[in-house]
Amino acid sequence: VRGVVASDGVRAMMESALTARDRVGVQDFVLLENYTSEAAFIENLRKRFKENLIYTYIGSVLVSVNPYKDLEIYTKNHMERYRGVNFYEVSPHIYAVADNSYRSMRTEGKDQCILISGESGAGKTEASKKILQYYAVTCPASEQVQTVKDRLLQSNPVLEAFGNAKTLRNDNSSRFGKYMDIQFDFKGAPVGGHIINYLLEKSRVVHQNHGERNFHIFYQLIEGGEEDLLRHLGLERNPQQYQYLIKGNCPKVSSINDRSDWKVVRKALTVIGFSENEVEELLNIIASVLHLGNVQYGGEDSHACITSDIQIKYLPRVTLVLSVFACLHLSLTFLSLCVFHLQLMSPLNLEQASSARDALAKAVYGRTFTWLVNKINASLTYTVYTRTHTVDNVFSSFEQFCINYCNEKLQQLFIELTLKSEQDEYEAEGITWEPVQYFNNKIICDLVEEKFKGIISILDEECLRPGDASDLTFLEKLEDTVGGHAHFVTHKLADAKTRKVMGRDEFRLLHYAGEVNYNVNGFLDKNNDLLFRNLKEVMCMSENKILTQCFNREELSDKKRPDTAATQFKASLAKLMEILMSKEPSYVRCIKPNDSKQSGRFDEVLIRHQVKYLGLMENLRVRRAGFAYRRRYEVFLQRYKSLCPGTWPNWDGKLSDGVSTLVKHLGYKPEEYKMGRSKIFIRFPKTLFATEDALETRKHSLATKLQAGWKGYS
Ligand code: AOV
Repeated sequence: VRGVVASDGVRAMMESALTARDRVGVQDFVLLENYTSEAAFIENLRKRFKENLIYTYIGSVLVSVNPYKDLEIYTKNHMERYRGVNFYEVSPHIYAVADNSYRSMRTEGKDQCILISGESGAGKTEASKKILQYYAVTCPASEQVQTVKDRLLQSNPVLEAFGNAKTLRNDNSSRFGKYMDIQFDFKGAPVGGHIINYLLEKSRVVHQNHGERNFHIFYQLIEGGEEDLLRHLGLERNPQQYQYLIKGNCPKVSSINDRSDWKVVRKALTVIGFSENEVEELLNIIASVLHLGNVQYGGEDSHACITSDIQIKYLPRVTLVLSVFACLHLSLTFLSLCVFHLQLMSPLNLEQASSARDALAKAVYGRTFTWLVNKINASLTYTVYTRTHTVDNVFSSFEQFCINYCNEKLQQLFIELTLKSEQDEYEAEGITWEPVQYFNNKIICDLVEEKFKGIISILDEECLRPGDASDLTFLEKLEDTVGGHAHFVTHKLADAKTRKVMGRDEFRLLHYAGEVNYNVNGFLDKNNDLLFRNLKEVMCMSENKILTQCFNREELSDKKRPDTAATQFKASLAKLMEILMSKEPSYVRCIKPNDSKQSGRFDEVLIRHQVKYLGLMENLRVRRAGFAYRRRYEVFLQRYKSLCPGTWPNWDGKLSDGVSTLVKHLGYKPEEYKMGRSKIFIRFPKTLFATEDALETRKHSLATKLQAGWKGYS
């Protein structure tokens, strides 16, 4: 047996390190010779992808390419392999990031965060789940901690059921931003968690684009709900019956089994600690949203009414939750106004009535989702990951504007922190810092968020202005106020070439990651996010315990206008940035290899675009500006000491003297490296590669000798 192992080993060694590098590329982009070349970057990514090596580092940043197939790299054995090991001793892996973050927390006592970004379908959700699983398996646990672990793991299917949906880009796309916090006790056991959600895409409740679906929970309930339950909720087992489910004409998705997912979600709700009553009330709300969608209007254009068959069939179903039939009926067809202390009822026209109904459905679903997240939080009592969508050229609406603004902020934080950590390390090691040129995207953040002059302020202003304010007047005001800004263009302001690809109702932002056109349609409405007062009043009367928590009277008596959606989002982002600044970040950058969800396909154009907007080249430049490679003296010496008679087999003196002796023997020139306090810094990869090759050659000749010796014995 030993003989076989030895000869296998020999074969592997005979493939010199250089040919292996040719085949699978480098496992850290900082080791690319031509580090400023995007082509070299992508070529390295391609080589590794072909070999199923989906993970590569840029220093401590992990780049991950979605394989779109199950790889055998997430077993318990793999988890064990990454436990307590140094980043560079094993091949790049999400577990290494998770473990490293966990260990820094334990040894340095610093809060950690792991930021996962990438476009829709790039693998963020999967990455976050792998991190959670890693902690669940590898962290110590008592019985009480086991409950927290279970709840943490089970919160995922519930959040996904209510917050994820099938889109064109991802069959299981998260339609909300999520920040999750896990608390560990002094023994390193997870004892609690907290989730913050950002900007659920509420409009999906009432409308879906072709080929897309509403949130999973609706289909799960209809397909998987028990007979009794459906009867009780008055639901038919056919999604096509419901107006809110048929807009995308896509009730079934081949990769999704709604029926079995229902069972998982139903069980998870219990594990998280939802009572039977709470589940019933939650499902009542979900069903009532579907019934509400079927409340269609008839009558004349100017005066909408609810036809009598619908009054009989669907309204009572809605009121199952509300228990205030008449009020709801009225509120869905009339607007009550208070003019000089007089209560007036004004009929809604068809369009107004439909949008009142949709606003109610969105508000009910959105607030219930927030309630759900809070409820999960209450059941959990902190590693951290946050997730976000990135620049997306397809749906460039108000929501996308907010999401891209969020990415702009995260990029700013990323560059700032990367630069800062490089500077800190140089300082700690006593090495002079060499300034790096980089693109500071603060200018774009300011364009969006600056007080008075920023896009959000201008939008808010239009939302508050009585009279003829509309999406188009908003656009005009933008032109007047920020028209001269280098990162802002409209049809009117554009050059002839750009004008061809822009609508008159669009503005374009030049994000750090690329250009995006935003259609202003719906900006005012979505930012206002208004629900007629009388509909709110009706909801306050509801006997459903969840809704009484979602809609309360205080909101009605509050004379102050509620903050607009964009302003609320801006405030929660500022809070998020504050949280992130206080922690030590790790980064996972996810890349989607193709648009057809296929394994093995490497679409270069698509990937180049992502490399650009994830700021990976910029990141590499900052990381490589000074030195490509750095290692602690003891690690460096341990690895290469056999190459120098002076350090082999053991070095007894000061570590730095040992490394000095070693590299002088290897012929390093003074300009190729620097000696810090605890680390050696090597400027170019080629120096390191030469040393690695020398090591391989030595091992090879040693192994050949060994094998010759062994043959001699037999
Ligand atoms: P996302 O979170 O980045 O999109 P997901 O994590 O949902 O993307 O990944 C999309 C799909 O890609 C998953 O459902 C898997 O089928 C597959 N996938 C991703 N990562 C892996 C992996 N490591 N191994 C195998 N398959 C994977 V969005 O939520 O749309 O922004 O909103």
